[in-house]
Amino acid sequence: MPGSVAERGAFIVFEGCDKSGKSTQCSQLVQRLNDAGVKAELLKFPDRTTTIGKMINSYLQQSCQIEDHAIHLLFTANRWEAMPRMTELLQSGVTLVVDRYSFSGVAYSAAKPDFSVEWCQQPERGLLRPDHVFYLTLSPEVAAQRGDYGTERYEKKEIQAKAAANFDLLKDETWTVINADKTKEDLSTEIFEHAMKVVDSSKQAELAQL
Ligand code: DGP
Ligand code: NA
Ligand code: NA
Repeated sequence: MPGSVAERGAFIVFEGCDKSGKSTQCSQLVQRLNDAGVKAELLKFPDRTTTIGKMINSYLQQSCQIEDHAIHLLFTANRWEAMPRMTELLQSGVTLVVDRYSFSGVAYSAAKPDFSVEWCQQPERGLLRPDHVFYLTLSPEVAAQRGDYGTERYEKKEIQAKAAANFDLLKDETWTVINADKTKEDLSTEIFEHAMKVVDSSKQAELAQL
């Protein structure tokens, strides 16, 4: 059809602290979207499979030290290297459901001493801007019930609390804050219903940048 514009996919991000159930909700959303006939793919940052991602993985598993600014830039580079493929998928009509993105980058790095939110945001500028962010929060009581943190680098109470405070600073009108204390099923239904609206409203919208 001359003059018709292909409908693009929506760019949906999940953010939240460790143990918030993000990864489960991301896979469930992709499943539900596919079942509803919406082409959707799951992506995750950090993507530990690339050359840069392998360095990040070693850092998180504490098998190597990387200077704080340098690791911040590696996490960012790991997102930049995914931009060509993400743009192509979105333009071809595939909805992307992404487990963590730039906001984790800023929230976790700015939790370190002497790191400002502003400094951390700078290298993120120009990355694709999500159409919507689902921010999963957990009450400290429920977080405690979910057991101990793992052994990765940031899996400590103080760092998680600082990251949560930073997420609160970063949220804007494109974010929905979701209390993740609920059951997985209730949560997944609520998120799916909202996501379908995002898919619809993103179809004709221009892709924007951070
Ligand atoms: P995950 O694989 O989702 O458990 O994330 C690994 C950990 O790395 C988690 O504690 C959050 C943190 N993280 C994710 N993205 C970034 C980032 O861009 N920068 C920093 N500093 N930390 C990040
Ligand atoms: Na983790
Ligand atoms: Na996860």
